[in-house]
Amino acid sequence: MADKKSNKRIKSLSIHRPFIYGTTARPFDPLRNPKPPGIPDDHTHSWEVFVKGVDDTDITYWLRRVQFKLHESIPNHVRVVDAVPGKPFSLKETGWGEFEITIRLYYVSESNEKPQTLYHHLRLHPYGRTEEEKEEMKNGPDGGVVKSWNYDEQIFNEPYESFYEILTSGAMPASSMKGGRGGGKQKGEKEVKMERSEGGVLARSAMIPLTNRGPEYPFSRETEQCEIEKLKKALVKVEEMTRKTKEEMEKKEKRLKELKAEGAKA
Ligand code: SLL
Repeated sequence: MADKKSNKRIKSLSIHRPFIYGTTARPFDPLRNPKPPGIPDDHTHSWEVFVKGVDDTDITYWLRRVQFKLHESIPNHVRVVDAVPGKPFSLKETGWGEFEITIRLYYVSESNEKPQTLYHHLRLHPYGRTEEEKEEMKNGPDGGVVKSWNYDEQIFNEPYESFYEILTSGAMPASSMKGGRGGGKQKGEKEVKMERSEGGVLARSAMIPLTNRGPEYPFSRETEQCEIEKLKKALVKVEEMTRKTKEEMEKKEKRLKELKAEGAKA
């Protein structure tokens, strides 16, 4: 039997675990996505909403249940998905309209954390900041698949000691995953080999992959770097625009003064 852990919080410690949530939608199409029998005529898309680990790593050691609240027009619109170790929390549906999904996260009992809520807009139609971005989504390599995915980090502030151990005790061997979450290396158990995902992410870590490995794995240090570069460029542009606007303003103020002086003379 495992040692009984004291249940003190670890003061001034904060630990995070990356995760992804979002939706993927596909229009019905006789070739690429045929409509299964029995689906109502007005349904135009199949879609999936999910919460999962970065690089598909397991997150069920900290998340035990996800409740998805869908639009009231959908039968049985409050759905609960319980953890299956190593698998994403996912729900598949069909429909015709976009709406906001309420995603409630329930943490493992050892965490003593209250559930938290996320909101996510289900997107069925190509979207983007520009027409090109929309076009890319419509006709890009994914051809009509509309992804709306978010990277996020779950922060646990001052976690309980026993939960901290669960969070950090390394990858579980495949055999022990079946029985539930487990809590790392137990007394008398052999050293667990740390396993890495294909992208190099170590299970039960806060790592994200170094490089981007295609549309299914868009969240990596590389993507982050690209975003930073984009932001830097945007900042330079904004600074340049601010400078020009200031110049214009100064010119106009000068002209105003001149006009006032002329007016006073007259
Ligand atoms: C809209 N405000 O008008 C949104 C509502 C509701 C979507 C969208 C029903 C699916 C079913 C469905 O797709 N509802 O009947 O199972 O766009």
